[in-house]
Amino acid sequence: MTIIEEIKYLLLKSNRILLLCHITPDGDCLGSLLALGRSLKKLGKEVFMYCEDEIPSFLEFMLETGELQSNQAVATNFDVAVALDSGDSKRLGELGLELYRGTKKKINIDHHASNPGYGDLNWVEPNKAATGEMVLQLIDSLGIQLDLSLGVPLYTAIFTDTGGFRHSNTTSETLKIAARLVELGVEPAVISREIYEKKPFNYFKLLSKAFSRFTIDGKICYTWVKLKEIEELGLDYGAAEELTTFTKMMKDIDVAIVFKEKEENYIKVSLRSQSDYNVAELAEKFGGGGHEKAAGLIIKDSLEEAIKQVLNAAKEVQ
Ligand SMILES: [Mn+2]
Repeated sequence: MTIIEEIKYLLLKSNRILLLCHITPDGDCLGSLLALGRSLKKLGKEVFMYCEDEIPSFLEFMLETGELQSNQAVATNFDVAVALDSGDSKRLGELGLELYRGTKKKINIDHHASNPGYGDLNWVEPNKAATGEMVLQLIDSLGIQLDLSLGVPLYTAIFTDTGGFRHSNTTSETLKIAARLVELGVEPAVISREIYEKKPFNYFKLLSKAFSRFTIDGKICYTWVKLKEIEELGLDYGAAEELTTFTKMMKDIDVAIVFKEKEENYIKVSLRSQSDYNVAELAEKFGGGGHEKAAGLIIKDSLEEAIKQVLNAAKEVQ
């Protein structure tokens, strides 16, 4: 039996099913969560969808009210728990991990090469552009007919994880899947506008601060944002997430690095490679992980210290 079949049979014989997103949710984990959750509901399953962190506003268009579990009143006693797009079990969040560990049967569906296989059934395919591609395969194998309620989140998952079909993970398979979803009625321009073109005024003020700090160090371009700046502009933390996309647009660089102060002495570092440089290797030096071209890590120290440590380590990797 293939791993997809094993997962399929486990889901089919389960009734109460918990689906989990990762912290700082993105389009792939939320899209995968909604598509799989709505599919399982069609099969008459009792589905609980949980995401520990708040959903960033640019992804809200996918959600129906009350669809996600609230942090305050999470149900328990699930037959099976499914972690989606989470390269590490810690990415499920504190309560998320507790719920996952407390469930008898654990499924892990992900496309991060660094995923250690923390479930009972682990389906990890690093060559997939998005976890959403895998979820679509699973939905097909469950024999569920696609409709727009599944098509929109699946398209969003793939669209966002490929950076709008621009990253190196965009394969012919990815585009075939996208075409299938467009034939179903998904409108690329509408989703693109939801994701990339509904930014508040202050988002640009934050970007301009970060752009003014662009620093070139050899083949590395880096910048940073401070928690205070995000707060003063009335933005949520997710606003800083896209900074990496802009930083890697710089000509003649190998690596783009963005340091984001999430809390005091808690710095989220995003890494993007534009060359053979393997940023996952750099991330792993600090207990982080990800893909060769896109990875991340966390430093529990000051912003200044984080910049110093990561830049020093960056020069050792090649
Ligand atoms: Mn993903």
